[in-house]
Amino acid sequence: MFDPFLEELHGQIQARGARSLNIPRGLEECRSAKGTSVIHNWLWELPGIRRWRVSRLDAGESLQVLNSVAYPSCDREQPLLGIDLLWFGARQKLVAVLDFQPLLQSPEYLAHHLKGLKQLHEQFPDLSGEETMRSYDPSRYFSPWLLFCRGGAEQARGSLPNAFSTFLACYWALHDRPQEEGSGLSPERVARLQNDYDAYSAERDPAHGLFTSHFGKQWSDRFLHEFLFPGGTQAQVVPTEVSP
Ligand code: BLA
Repeated sequence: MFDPFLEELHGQIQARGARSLNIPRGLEECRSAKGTSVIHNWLWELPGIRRWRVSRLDAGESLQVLNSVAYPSCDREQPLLGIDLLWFGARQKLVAVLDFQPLLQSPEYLAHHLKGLKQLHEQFPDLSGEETMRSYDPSRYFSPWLLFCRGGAEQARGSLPNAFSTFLACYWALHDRPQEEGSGLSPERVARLQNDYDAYSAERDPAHGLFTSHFGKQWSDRFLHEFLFPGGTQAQVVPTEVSP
C-alpha cells in the first residue's frame, strides 16, 4: 500500500546527498516466526539532518506500515519530521499521521516553524479530523496542525498521495530556509529536547505491543531503544533544564 510513498521518500532523501548509517546488528530486518510479517529498516544522515530513520512493516492483508522520523542537526531548531502510516487491509482501515513535530509549544516557535504545515492542514480537510489521541498527549511534541486521520480506502487512495508529496515539499522548504532567525535555541538545548522526544516516545509508543506480537519481546525491546528512540537513554542522564 505505501511502497510508492517509500520510494518517493527514499528518492528525495538520496537526492539530498544522504549517507547510509549503520544499524545495530540484527535490527536491519526481522521476520516473524510464522513468516507472515517482515520489517525492514533504513538509517540515513544528510546535510542538516543528523539521523533519518525509515521503517516498513509488511504483514500482508493484516497490516502495512510506513514509519519515519527525521532529526535535524542540533544547530537547527526546526521541528522533527514525523510520518506514521498504517493500513489494515482486512478491515480497509487507514491511520495516517503526518506532522512537523515541534520542540517547543511556544506561540513564537509555532508561528515561526509551522506556517507551512498549517496551510497543508487547511488544504487537506479530510486528513485533518480532530481525532482523539489515546496514548500520546497531543500537546507534547505534536503540532496543533498535524494531519491525523482514522479513515479508509477513500482517504488512502484519494487525498493521501498528494498530501504526502506536498508534506515532504513543505518540510524541505522549511529545511532550506536561512537558519539565522527563530527562537534562538542553543545546540545543547536542541539535543536535550530531541533526546527528551525519544524518551517520551519510547514510553508512549502504541506500537510496542504490536512489535512484540510479531517479532518477540527481546527483539522489540532492542528495536525500541536502539533503533527507534536511542536518544531516550541519554535523556535520563542530562540535568533538567532551568533556563528558557
Ligand atoms: C498510532 N502508530 C499508532 C498505532 C500503531 C502505530 C500500531 C496505534 C493504532 C491506532 O491508534 O489505531 C505504529 N508506531 C507504529 C509503528 C512504529 C511506531 C509501526 O513508532 C515504528 C515503526 N507515531 C510515530 C510518529 C508519529 C506518530 C513519527 O511513530 C507522528 C507523526 C503518531 N501514531 C501516531 C499517533 C497515533 C499513532 C498520533 C495515535 C495514537 C493515539 O491515539 O494516542
